Formats: sequence, C-alpha cells, structure tokens
Amino acid sequence: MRLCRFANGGDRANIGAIIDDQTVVDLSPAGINRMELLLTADDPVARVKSLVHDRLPRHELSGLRLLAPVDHQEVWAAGVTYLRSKAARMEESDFSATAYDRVYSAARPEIFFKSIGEKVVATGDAVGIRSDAKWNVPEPELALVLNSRGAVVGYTVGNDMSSRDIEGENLLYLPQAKVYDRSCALGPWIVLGPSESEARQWMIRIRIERGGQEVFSGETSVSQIKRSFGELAGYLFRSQKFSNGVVLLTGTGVVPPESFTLAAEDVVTIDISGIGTLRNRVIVV
Ligand code: DO4
Ligand code: MG
Repeated sequence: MRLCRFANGGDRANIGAIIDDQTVVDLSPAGINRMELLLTADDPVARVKSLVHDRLPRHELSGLRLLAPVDHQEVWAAGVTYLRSKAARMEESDFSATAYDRVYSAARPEIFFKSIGEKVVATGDAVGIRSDAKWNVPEPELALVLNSRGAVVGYTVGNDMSSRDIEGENLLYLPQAKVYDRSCALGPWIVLGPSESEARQWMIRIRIERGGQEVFSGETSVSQIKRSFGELAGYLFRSQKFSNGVVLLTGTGVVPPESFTLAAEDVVTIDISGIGTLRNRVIVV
C-alpha cells in the first residue's frame, strides 16, 4: 500500500491511497486531510484499507502533481551509519575525524534535526545548494516513517542535501551545512507495511546529470546500515514525543569523489528499489 499527497488544483493538499500502478483513491472526502490521521494508527495499512471504498474519487497517478508526503511531521536524520560515510567524512576534515570515527562505533548514534514538514521539497521540485558553499552534494537515504509511538510504519526516499566544505571546516557548523532552504527532499510517496528485513534487501541508487549527461552515479544496499531501525528510532524518541509521527533519514552510504560538487541545473535522481524514484533539479538558494 502506498500513500501520497497531491495538489488539488487550489492551494490545498489531498491525501491519496495508491491502490495499483495507476490509480489514486482520494481519501480527503473520507475526512483524511492530515497525514497524522493515518500515521498515528497502530496499523496504517489496515486503516487505509478500511477507508478505501468505491464512492471515493479516483485519479490517474500520472496526471497528479505529487507533493512531499509529509505535512505536520518533522524530519530528523541519523548520520555516519554506513562505513562509507564515516570514511568520507574523516577524509573531509582532519579537525573532526575523531568525532566521526567515535560516533560510528558509539552506543548513541548521531541524530540531528533536518526540517519541518512544510519546508520539505517534493519530487519534481528543486533542491537547493547554498550560495555561500563551494562543495555541495546530495545524500541519498532511506527515510523511515515512524508513528507517534516510534514504530516504523512506512518508508520513503530521502535526499539529505549537504555542504561538505561548511561541515568540514568545523563540526559545529553542521546545522548550517545541513539545514537551509530546499535542503531536504522526500518522496515520491510513502510505502506502508514492509518489515525491516524486507527493507534491508532494497538497493539505493543515485544518478546525477548535467546538461543531459551523467556526471556521477553510485549505489549501496540498505543492508549496509550499521544500526537497526529500532535502535535509531529508540534514540530519536528518548525524552522526546512526536504526536504527529516523524520521519527519520537513515544516513548515506554513497558519497561522490572529493572532486565532485553539484552545480545549478544538475538533476539528481534517487531510486530505492522497494519504494520508487525521487527526482529534483538543483538551484542555488
Ligand atoms: O555527521 C554528519 C552528517 C552525517 C550524515 O548526514 C550521513 O552520514 O548521512
Ligand atoms: Mg545524511
């Protein structure tokens, strides 16, 4: 079962259940106008199935403008959860190398705030690179969708856009390297239901094009994430409540070579095999 948000022609968003490859059942007339109405359910798949009926409006998926699949959910991010991320970050900065090395093997994971829901960029919209940064990269990541009790109820594709020169200069600049306009993209929808062991079989692939030509591609497997989803979610929910549910990015395992930086008008395509494709062009913000 897949859940999406889509533009309804006005400035409101509707919530839909994607019931086959082409058909979206509009759940808004059934009173579902906020994602938390589904994300607070113990079993969102059963809840959505109980809502879908023949009298609700149906739309062709291909004719809809999809919005980011979050509204009142914050987005948080785990970091240095793949060996590749640890190695790349230790190379990026002598100054912070020990911190990355330690956090990779520490009991407590690195978790940082990434975005409020309303600032998240949807597939088809533009992600941003900072005008004051010289070395910018996308970070293709599996995003866990957690209900208000911290259980994983779904997954989406995430891009944790990052300014590596700002992060590398001083680890205390991490919030500036990570949080700015259009720095977080999620989509195209949420896949409800798969277990962690199913998700760990998925592949994450990224392709970056410039002027129609590929300038970088890479892939990793979700199985390479060092920590369990429950462990990451457990730390996020320590001493903190998310009454509308929350999204947690699980870290990147694909890092372009040091010679690579994004440029305006590049197109970033991230595909996760069990979910779908998130595609964004790049603009300077
Ligand atoms: O420690 C800095 C950020 C790490 C991160 O975003 C990642 O590993 O994906
Ligand atoms: Mg990241």
